[in-house]
Amino acid sequence: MTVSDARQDDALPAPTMSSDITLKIESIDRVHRPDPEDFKREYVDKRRPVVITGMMDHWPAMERWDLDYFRKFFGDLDVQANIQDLDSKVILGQIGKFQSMELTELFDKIEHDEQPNQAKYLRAYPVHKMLEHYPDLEEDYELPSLAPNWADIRFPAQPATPTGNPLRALGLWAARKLLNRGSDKKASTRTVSARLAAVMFVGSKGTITPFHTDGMQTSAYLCQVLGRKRCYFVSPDQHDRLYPRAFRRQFGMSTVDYRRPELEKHPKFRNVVVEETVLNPGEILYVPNGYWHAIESLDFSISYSHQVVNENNAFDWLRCIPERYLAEAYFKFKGGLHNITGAKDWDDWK
Ligand SMILES: O=C(O)CCC(=O)C(=O)O
Ligand SMILES: [Fe+2]
Repeated sequence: MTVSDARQDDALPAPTMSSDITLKIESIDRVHRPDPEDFKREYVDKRRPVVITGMMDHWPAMERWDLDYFRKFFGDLDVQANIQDLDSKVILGQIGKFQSMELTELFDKIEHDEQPNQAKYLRAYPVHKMLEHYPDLEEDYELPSLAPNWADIRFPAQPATPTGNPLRALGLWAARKLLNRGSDKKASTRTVSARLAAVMFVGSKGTITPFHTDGMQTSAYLCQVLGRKRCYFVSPDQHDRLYPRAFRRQFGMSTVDYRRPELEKHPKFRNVVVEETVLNPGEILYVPNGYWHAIESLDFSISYSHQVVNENNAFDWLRCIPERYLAEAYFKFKGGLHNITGAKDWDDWK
């Protein structure tokens, strides 16, 4: 596995991260078509993010996906468009407002209504909803066969490493039962696997997804089809420096605005060490479970993100289930969490 050198691209805009903290530019490894065993040993087991190159070149999505293609097949989907006010606080759930509209209306706004300090985002829209509309979308992408994914029907959910811990063994068994039937039958959209599996991101230049960890302790492959994205990372051991909201394990949301932090209110943020990279079209970002990340688009962008559960995080995934119901009740009560994704509401997203 060759790990390539830092980038030499002067054309990139300057990072937007606050200058009060330590920022390690281009500190994320890039690996070209890694061998699955090396990938597992170096990144999955060590829980390190990495950019994978050369594994999307043959995807039909690379040729097909653009606003017109999505408009043609998904134009009448009801979505929650995130109209982001880039001058407001950069905190998940607080950045801009959500407006209910048909996808085609959002695309018209993206194309014809450019405004300074505003970005428009269809964020984390569930791909199973798109597949109900147009099942052939599935032909456009293919997941990297790198780490086994129990949320993906193609991989039989077998733990490779025996565990001496009976509780863990029971947890892994239960997670396997819930997630994957280990067959190559097409997953029905009603199965846990299909619902967990994938989300789509389509947005104008400048969109931001502020610091968070992915829900239910899943890992992710963020597959970049169009445009570039700047990605910031904070390792899980530094979580207190990001001042997470309640239910951090289930879905971590930082309450610090990383562009303009209030250091009197969040003094520990000063000590945070942030790693940075830029994801280009045709590249896949692997985000380990529990790893904090914030993502900004540098261009008009389309990305497809696939969630991963396997023996490394299945036990954590299972332990999040009770907390998920608590968090759901809490955020519904506060009237909020639907304001995170492009789906109509929490129930539509699940
Ligand atoms: O691209 C984005 O805006 C966010 C992506 C992300 O957080 C993910 O794939 O987990
Ligand atoms: Fe994420």
